Amino acid sequence: MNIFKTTVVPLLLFGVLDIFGQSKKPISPPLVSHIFTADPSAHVFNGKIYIYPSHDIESPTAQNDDGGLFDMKDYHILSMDSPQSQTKDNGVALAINDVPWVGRQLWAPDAAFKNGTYYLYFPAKDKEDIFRIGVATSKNPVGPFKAEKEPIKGSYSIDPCVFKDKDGSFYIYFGGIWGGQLHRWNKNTYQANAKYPKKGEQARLPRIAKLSADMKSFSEEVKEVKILDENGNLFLEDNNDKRFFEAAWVHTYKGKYYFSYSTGDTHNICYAIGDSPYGPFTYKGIVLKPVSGWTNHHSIVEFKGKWYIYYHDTLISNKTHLRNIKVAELNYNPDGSIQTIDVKE
Ligand code: FUB
Repeated sequence: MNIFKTTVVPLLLFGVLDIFGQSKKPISPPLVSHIFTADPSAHVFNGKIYIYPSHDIESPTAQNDDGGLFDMKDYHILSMDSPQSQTKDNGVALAINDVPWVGRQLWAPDAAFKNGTYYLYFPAKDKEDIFRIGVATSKNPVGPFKAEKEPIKGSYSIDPCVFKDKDGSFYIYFGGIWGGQLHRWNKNTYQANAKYPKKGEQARLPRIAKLSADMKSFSEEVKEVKILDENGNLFLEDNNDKRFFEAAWVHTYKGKYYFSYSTGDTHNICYAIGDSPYGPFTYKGIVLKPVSGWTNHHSIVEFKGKWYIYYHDTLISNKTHLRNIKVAELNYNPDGSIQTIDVKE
C-alpha cells in the first residue's frame, strides 16, 4: 500500500502516475499516496487549506449495496498552503476507539470553525448498526479531536456537510441512500425494513438542520431539502442521473446558494441553485462526471479568488474502497453556471 513511503507527495508526480494504467486520464495527481483517502471536505482556515477526508483501509468484507467494505477506523487531516503546494498528513486526528458510541465505519466527515474551536462532524454506525452523526472538538484544525460521548441527538444517515451562512448561522446537511440508510428514515423516524424507493416513486431528499449555538446539537427539527427539476417538480427515482444519492456540499457564489451532491449509482456530481440555505434548489447540471471507482464525492472551496473542487478516484488502487483524493480548478460561466469537469477529456 505504501507506494511512495512518504507523507508528502509533490504535485510534480503528475504524469508519472500514468504507470498505474488507469483507463481515465487524471486531471490531478493524488494528493497523498502513503494512505488511501476519500470524500475530501476542504476548508480555508487561517489562510491555509485543511482537508477532512475519510481514511480508506483494506477490508475483508465483500462489496454489496450496504457499503460494508468501507470499514474505516480513523481520520487523518491533511493540509496545504495552496491547492498547488505539497500536501501534509497531520496524523491520526480521531480514532474509532476514542468514540464510545461508535460500532463501526467512520465515513465521510466535515469540519467547521467557531469562536476559537474546530468542530469535526463524522458519521458512523452505532452499536445497533444505525448510522448517526457525531461531533468532536479541538483547538487545532488538525486535531487531535475529542468526541462527545453520544452522537448528535436526532441525527441519522451519513455525509454531514456544515455550512456557515453570511449571518454567522451554521447549518448541517446530511443523508445518503443505500448503505447510508437514508431511505429507512421517514419523518425523522427509523423504519428498519424500509426498502429503497422504486421507479415511479419520489426520490429521497437530503436533510438539513440549523446547528445550535454550541455547535453540538440541532436547534430545530430536521427538514427535507427539495431539489427540483426545471419545471419545479421533485425528481423521481427514475431520474437517477440527477436525483440526490449522497455527498451533499453547499457553497455560495454571487449571492446564490449552490447545493451539490452525488447521484450515486450513476456516479455524477450534480448541482442545484437556490436563494436560501433551506432551498428549494433547482437542478442546473453536472459539476464532475464519473471518475474511476463506484463512488464520487467532492467539496468546492474558494482560495485567493479562484475556485477548486476536491474529489477522489481510484487511480492508485483500482479498487472502489481504496480511494485517493485530488484537486482541480473549477470555473463558472458568466451566468453563474458551473463548467462541467470530465476527467476523460
Ligand atoms: O466513504 C464512504 C462513503 O462512500 C461516503 O460516505 C460516501 O459519500 C461515499 O463516498
